[in-house]
Amino acid sequence: MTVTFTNASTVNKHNWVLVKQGTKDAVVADGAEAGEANGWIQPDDDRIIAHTKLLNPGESDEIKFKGQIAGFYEFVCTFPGHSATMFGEFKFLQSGQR
Ligand SMILES: [Cu+2]
Repeated sequence: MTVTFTNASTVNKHNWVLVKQGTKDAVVADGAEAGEANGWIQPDDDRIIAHTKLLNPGESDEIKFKGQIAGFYEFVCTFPGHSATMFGEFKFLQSGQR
């Protein structure tokens, strides 16, 4: 499965970070300390399942998944100040499940 994330903004940088359920706020807090040089995420953060790079306005990035465990995850933008509104729930289905 592939997720393509496009930053449709004309002014703001964004990323798309998939994390274990219940960890997004902590991932965002640690990402703020990691700074822009690290794309606003802590390197080697094991709560992060997958992420795009930090995208400039109009840029896209692709994430390929294989062998993910079915269940609920969260996604969030870790750019400072964005996580209050830029987040959601992400569900991996078992193959054949709807
Ligand atoms: Cu954002």
